[in-house]
Amino acid sequence: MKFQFAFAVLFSVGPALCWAQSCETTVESGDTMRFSVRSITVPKTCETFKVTLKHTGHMPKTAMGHNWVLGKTSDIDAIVKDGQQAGRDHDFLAPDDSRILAATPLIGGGESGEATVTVSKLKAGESYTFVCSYPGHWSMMRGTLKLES
Ligand SMILES: [Cu+2]
Repeated sequence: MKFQFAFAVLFSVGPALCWAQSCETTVESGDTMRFSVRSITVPKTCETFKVTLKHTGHMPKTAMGHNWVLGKTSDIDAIVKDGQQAGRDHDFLAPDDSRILAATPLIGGGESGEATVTVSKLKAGESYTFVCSYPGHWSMMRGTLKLES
């Protein structure tokens, strides 16, 4: 009886621990200007944190392109503004913009892309924001990210 109880505890706690330690997440987007996730907390035990952006829609990236771009909340508007100037040839992100902490490629319907966040670059207590930098999308496609405190 005691043995069975121990097993039950192990199986109920095990998956919860795995989830807490997960160093990756998936964000979905479709043919509307919307991310499926509005906030992300990165475990401080991770060295890197992988974000997979999935475009579950059908529209091409020239009409409804999406990316996932991370910066400090205080930098994100400037990142987006410079990205518009860089234009479509650069996926709406200025090349070599050191304020960009991670970014996926711009993708269209049926595609997916990955971004890797270097966790040592994140500070506890700092506010980070992720957006889609495609023209007109960033006001709606926006969420927050923080390092686990
Ligand atoms: Cu978008």
